[in-house]
Amino acid sequence: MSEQLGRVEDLPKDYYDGLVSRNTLPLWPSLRAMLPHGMPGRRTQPVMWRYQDVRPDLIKAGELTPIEKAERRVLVLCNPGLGLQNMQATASIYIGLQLIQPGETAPNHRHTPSAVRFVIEGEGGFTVVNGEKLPMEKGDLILTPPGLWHEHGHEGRGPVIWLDALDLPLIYGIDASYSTEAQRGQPLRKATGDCNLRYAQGGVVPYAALDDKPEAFPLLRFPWKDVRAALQSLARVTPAAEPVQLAYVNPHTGRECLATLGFSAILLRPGESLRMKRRSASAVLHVVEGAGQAQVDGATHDFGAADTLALPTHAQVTLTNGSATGETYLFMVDDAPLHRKLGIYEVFE
Ligand code: GTQ
Repeated sequence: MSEQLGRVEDLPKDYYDGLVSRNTLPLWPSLRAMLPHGMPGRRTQPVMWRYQDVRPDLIKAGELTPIEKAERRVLVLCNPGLGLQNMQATASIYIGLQLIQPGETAPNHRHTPSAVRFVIEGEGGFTVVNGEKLPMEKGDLILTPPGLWHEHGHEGRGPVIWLDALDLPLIYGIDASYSTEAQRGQPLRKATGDCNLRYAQGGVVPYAALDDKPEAFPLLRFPWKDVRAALQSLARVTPAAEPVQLAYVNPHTGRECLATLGFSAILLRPGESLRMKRRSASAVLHVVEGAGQAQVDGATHDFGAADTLALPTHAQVTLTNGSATGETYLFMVDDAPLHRKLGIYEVFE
């Protein structure tokens, strides 16, 4: 292994300029940057977006820009390490906060990126996916998988705000991102919350689906009240120092519900400080309830309700509940499913 590789400056200028003019470059001056030793050279910064900072700007966006002029009224959480204009929270994960006001409609469309919504505040919001009306209550996770028609509406009062997570940086990065606008809203083909009636209980699935090929995305809405209760059950049987963490899965496969992005919920017990296993995937943490600290590669970030934090790949993360008496609940988006499919998923001891 050579110690010091040749630099651009070591080459005759006319030779180098000739390479550039023919759309070529020498590898060796960039080899170490492209393939660093031991660990990726991470551009993603561990950035915190505080809800109390973003929310007023989002409400203001509702006054400045009518929904017809926005289609999706979203402020995007951009990681400065990746260039703000690239709209990446991490290299693969897009995060936006979307506002819809009473009576507004975010029109029907579909696209190649996968998307999910995680509801932050407000009542009366809904998303229609694949002809099924899905109520949006605080903490609910709603999937809008690639290619499925989806539109949002609001039948309640006051603002409804949710977090959007998409694999847009990945799909855009491979020149595969595009959308199709519908001429009209979807006719409702299924009962409201149909999937939650068919998959009302973990461990059992509609019998016919064993023989009929189950649809690829049988469960589109994961109600927070169920996930929260399941976390509390898991906490009762989880030894101290082990994470109380649940993965959102497809009930038929038992595996992640989307191809690229993974979703999980974490309960931090009163007074708990949890050292997470370092791993190859990047992630975004969102605070559902409670407050505390996240230590990321040695730097401490205080978090409160509805704050959002980007976690770079390979980061060493310790999560601490700020309360000695109450629980803290976190929602996590990561790109572990993508890493697993690519055969590059690693967990370090
Ligand atoms: O609600 O369909 O944040 O298409 C970005 C793109 C939300 C959406 C985003 C989208 C949507």
